[in-house]
Amino acid sequence: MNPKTIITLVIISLLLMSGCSHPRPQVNYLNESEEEKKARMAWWDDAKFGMFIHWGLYAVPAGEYKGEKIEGIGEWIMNSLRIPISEYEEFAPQFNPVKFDADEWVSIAKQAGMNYIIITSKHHDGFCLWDTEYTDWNIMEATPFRRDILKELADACEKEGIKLGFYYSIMDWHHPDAQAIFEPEYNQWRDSENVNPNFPRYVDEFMKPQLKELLTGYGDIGVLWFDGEWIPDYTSEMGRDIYNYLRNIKPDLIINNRVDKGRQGMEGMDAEGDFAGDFGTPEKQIPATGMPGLKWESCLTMNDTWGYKHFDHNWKSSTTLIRNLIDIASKGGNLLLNVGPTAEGIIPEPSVERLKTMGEWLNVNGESVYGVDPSPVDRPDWGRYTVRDNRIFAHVFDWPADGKLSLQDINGIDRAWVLSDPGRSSLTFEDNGAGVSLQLPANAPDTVATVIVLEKN
Ligand code: H79
Repeated sequence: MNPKTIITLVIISLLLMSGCSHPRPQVNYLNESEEEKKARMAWWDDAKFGMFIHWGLYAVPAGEYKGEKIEGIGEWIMNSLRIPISEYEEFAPQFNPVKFDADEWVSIAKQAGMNYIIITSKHHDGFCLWDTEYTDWNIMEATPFRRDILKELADACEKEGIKLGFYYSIMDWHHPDAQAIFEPEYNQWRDSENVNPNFPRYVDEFMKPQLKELLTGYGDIGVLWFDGEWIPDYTSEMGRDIYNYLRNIKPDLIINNRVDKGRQGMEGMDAEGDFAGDFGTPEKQIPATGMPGLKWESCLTMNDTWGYKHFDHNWKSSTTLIRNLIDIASKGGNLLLNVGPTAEGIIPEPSVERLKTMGEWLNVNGESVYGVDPSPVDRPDWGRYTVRDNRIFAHVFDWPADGKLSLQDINGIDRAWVLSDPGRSSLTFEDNGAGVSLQLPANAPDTVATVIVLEKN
């Protein structure tokens, strides 16, 4: 070949190679059809029950700093006690959770009957639980632990068939481009109207690449769960852009509504309008009724805090928690139930006990919770209903003294039995057109919730 031909060939191959690296055209996922969304969210809809994990440096003070105990939630201690960034940073060298065992956490979730886990990759304090390239304020570089917590959890989840998702705070009390500019040494949330002029740079050069790391280095991520979207720096336009950016990286990703600005306070559902986000996020509360056509997930704490507080002993009973799950399923939502591990890496024992009890109940009665549709009729005063195929499940919380259960507006039932009864002994009932009157055994087989199966042919 003469030199001219070689040069021409080199130029042609260079052109071809550069063609290969052209980015794919971006798809606008904000225009997705209802059917597409339904298919994408099918696993999440059926899953019903997930574990929320709030874990970070705030587990070190555990709600108490310099002799002062905070009243509010543990992960907000930096803000509540006005701890300057430089002082807060001193928690990092003290964070060495040598008892952390990802397999054990996943097994606790699995035995509780949970189908997915959402963990704080970065909470409001900006501290990152993974090996991120974009800040040293992370587990590998700022702590003696030097283990990628998210990677270990991702591997454990994959082994057990549990879906993993990441919580990510948009508000960041540590990143200089996201700080409240009028008081940089504190950098915290005080209903500010003031915006940081560098915030758009934080979104483009920090948030987006970090989110890409989370979506590409940790296996099959099911959900991104945003929070801290209420700061005035963050706009709806940014939110819609982020939503599309993420779905273009991972088309089947599910993203909560806090990616945009539509959320109405702690009630968690969007205001009227065209907002990005796949599901509403009621926080520390359960909607009063179902909301046909809307997807939502209540996130609840077992005591009063999300991040570990050593003196919060205000635990809900396992009965309350099981009934909360049933209530949520009967209204068409999911339950994301929180644990706040200690700075040693231990899920507190009261949480483990309650999860175990929930798992035992679900082991027997799971068919009446997973994959169900919401109640077809108004909530009865004795409990809740869920539906699956040709079965209605009546969850009885308050067992009638005379053994007679009145099921208003339920008709056309052909068989009834107690779900936990392996022999499926038939219960007798009368159908009077306006409802069913069911004769129950004298005593409740399960005082937490006994499930009666009402089957149609
Ligand atoms: O991560 C946990 C908490 O740290 C976090 N969300 C859960 C999942 C949380 N962030 N804030 N709060 C809890 C309470 C703060 C609420 C307020 Fe607001 C922020 C009051 C005013 C601004 C939210 C947005 C309610 C009204 C506007």
